[in-house]
Amino acid sequence: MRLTSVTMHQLEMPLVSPFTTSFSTQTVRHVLLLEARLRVGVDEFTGWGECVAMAEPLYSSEYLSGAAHVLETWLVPRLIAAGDVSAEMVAHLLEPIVGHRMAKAALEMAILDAQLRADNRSFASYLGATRTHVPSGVSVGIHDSVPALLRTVSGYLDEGYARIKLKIKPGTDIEPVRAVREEFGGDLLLQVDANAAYTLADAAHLKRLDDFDLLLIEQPLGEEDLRQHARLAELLDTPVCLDESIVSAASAADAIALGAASVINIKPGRVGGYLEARRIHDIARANGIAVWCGGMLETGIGRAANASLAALPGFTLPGDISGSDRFYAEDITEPIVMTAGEVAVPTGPGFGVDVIPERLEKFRVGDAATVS
Ligand code: OSB
Ligand code: MG
Repeated sequence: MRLTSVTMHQLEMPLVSPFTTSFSTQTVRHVLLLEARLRVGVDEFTGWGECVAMAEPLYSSEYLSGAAHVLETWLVPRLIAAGDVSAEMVAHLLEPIVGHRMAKAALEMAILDAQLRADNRSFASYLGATRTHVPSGVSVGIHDSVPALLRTVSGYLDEGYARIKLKIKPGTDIEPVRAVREEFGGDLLLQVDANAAYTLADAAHLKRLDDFDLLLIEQPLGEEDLRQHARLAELLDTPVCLDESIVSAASAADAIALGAASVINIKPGRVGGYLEARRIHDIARANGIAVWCGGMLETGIGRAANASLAALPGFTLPGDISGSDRFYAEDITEPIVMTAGEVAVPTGPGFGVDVIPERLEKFRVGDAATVS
């Protein structure tokens, strides 16, 4: 198999409501999609990848225009020049380029989709997924008031979401969590995500969250604070889950060995791709560490692929795999649908969803760029 070209598409997709985290408020998602063409014998197959880098480097050091630049200048040319290529070879071929995991993940993803389509095989079957449906959780942004937050959560629960994740930040943490727990009762699966907004000096404050029987607290401290997370985990009863800190299978192994995480949020884009994501799943499972699949406001492409990954047996907690309509009035593929708290694992070839050309044009910004 040879990679013959990659076309980069930049989109702006409006969100149905603003999404506020401890680091920003988003009203639109800036999306970079990769359309890879793979030659297999005399045939050519197309696959799609999605880059999860955000417009600004606030969640991660990577950001979207940087990812587009490194793909165009360094990553895609290297794979085209490599000759024989498969999805399983991508990480190794790109290893000399340091970092840029979100950019690498998008490229591996597009090649994987094309390769699976050439094999007429679904991603779930390729992974060895063991479920046909995965539980669907929803990530709820920081709200200006507790009543507004309660209305939003109530709406998601009426829709059927299986688990609620509340974004928190210093000053907007204990009271909203208490209010949601009191309003919706002890059976609600509830967790929080701080996106690295605290320091270890906040340990006594974070300890107050122990009253609310949370599934976990996600990434309370900084990306590089593995040792400090381990210390915090000793002080809290609430399980500590890492997101930003887990950038590879090696960092997952270190976090587990240090006791920095008893749960891991696996985001394929953040760790360099779906194949590295599966390795993290395997390491965690062998160590008795629960994992769940995180989200980055993916379009139907990434959302479909995440649903397949989350169907592996070690994904024992509901993921941030909501329906497309949680973020988008119109997706660029057929929508991913949440029904009765679950999302169906796609069964079609590749990631099992197709880009709708009119939607691509509707949300496109700038010109498509092809590297060949
Ligand atoms: O920390 O999980 C996070 C979105 C953007 C950046 C970081 C995060 C998130 C979410 C949204 O929580 C999850 C989703 O896509 O549903
Ligand atoms: Mg997170």
